[in-house]
Amino acid sequence: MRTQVAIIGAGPAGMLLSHLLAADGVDSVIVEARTEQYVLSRIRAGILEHSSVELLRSAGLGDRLSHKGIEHRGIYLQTPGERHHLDFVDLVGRSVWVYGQTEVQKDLVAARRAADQQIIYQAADAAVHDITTDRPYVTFTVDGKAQRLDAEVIAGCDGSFGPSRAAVPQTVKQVWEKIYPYSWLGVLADVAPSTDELIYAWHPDGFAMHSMRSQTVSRLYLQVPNDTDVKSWSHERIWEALSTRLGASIDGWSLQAGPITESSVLPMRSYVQTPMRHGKLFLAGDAAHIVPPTGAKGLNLAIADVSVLAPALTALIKKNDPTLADDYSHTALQRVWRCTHFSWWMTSMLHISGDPFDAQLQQSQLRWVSSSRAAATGLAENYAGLPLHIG
Ligand code: RFL
Ligand code: PHB
Repeated sequence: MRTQVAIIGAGPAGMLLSHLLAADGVDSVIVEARTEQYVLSRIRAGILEHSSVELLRSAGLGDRLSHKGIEHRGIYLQTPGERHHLDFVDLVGRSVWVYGQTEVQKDLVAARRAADQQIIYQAADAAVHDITTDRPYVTFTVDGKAQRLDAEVIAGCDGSFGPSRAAVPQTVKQVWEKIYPYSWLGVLADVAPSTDELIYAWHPDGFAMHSMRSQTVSRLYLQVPNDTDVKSWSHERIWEALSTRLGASIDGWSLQAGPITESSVLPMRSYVQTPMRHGKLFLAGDAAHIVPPTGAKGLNLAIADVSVLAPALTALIKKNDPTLADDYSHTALQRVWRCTHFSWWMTSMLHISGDPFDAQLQQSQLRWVSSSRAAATGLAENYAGLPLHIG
């Protein structure tokens, strides 16, 4: 098989890249390890920032988003007894949208299917070859049969466990990593959200968050110790902890409980691998970087990466102009590091570390963000307002 861009991974990064390239007349083939159903059903991110929404709309992917998505003006930040609303629209003129990654993935699958995009699901043992030559290629097996896909360039959109990031030699790459001493227990529940906008709550028992997927489905998170076994949290215990951390001391507010349909424990880490390009291999999304979810940046960063990568590959392939491709890693990393810092900052401000000194600093910082327009604007700009290209 031969194509112009071989894309490894059919998550949001790989699918959106293929969509943007097709709009510019560049062909791609996507190689994915899992089934379509598996990729579609993974419950992950929930918030799209302003620039992601604009990009999806300009790429013709905004119809369902406009109908099913819920626009939020801001978020609530909370300490026991005090809930403060940050209005991003008022602060930076930008809103965010509740629209789950599963919905984004559905839109991408529908659009690529309508365009007859070739996506090879259940491809095992994908590997990249000759990435520093003009004839890079990908190998994989389908139903036990060896396959080879030749391309002009390879896009590694295969997340944190895929082969792409590992294909960059140790002598070339640099890795920055931070493992956090806590995890999130995340639940999805068939109950109307008890809040109009997301609540991020600092609490001595640990961080809690109230998010949502629709008017009838809530998404909630609790800070838990690393290596927590999800089975050690009964549904009753989960609701009790959520209720305590989210609202026991907020006058006149209570958390509505309901049937939990999914629960899992997510470890938290920050990871950046540079450069995001090696020869003819370009990394995008989680393949190059991971952020803890507190800043709601993972999916948005994947979208931002491919918005830079698609025009760069188009210019390289159609005009033989390497300028944007040569700048890709540097350009994308400006935003990656900004979001890496913001995600670390939100995480550090809101999670209990066990150190009483940290707890005092956190509460002071939360009071500052809740009372100073300058501080609130900084948070709002990072949460809702970063342009796709910064630097
Ligand atoms: P994805 O979505 O992981 O897609 C990568 C795709 O590559 C495939 N793949 C391979 N294909 C072929 N051969 C191989 N050897 C392969 N190895 C892997 C995978 O099957 C997959 O389909 O990365 P992408 O496209 O870069 O998108 C990034 C986002 O998915 C990610 O940043 C966010 O979902 C992160 N994230 C969250 N972000 C938030 O903002 N809020 C959240 O609540 C949130 N929850 C999460 C998350 C990430 C999680 N992961 C990665 C474990 C919850 C989880 C569990
Ligand atoms: C979610 O809805 O899953 C979500 C929202 C905001 C975050 C993290 C996760 O910061």
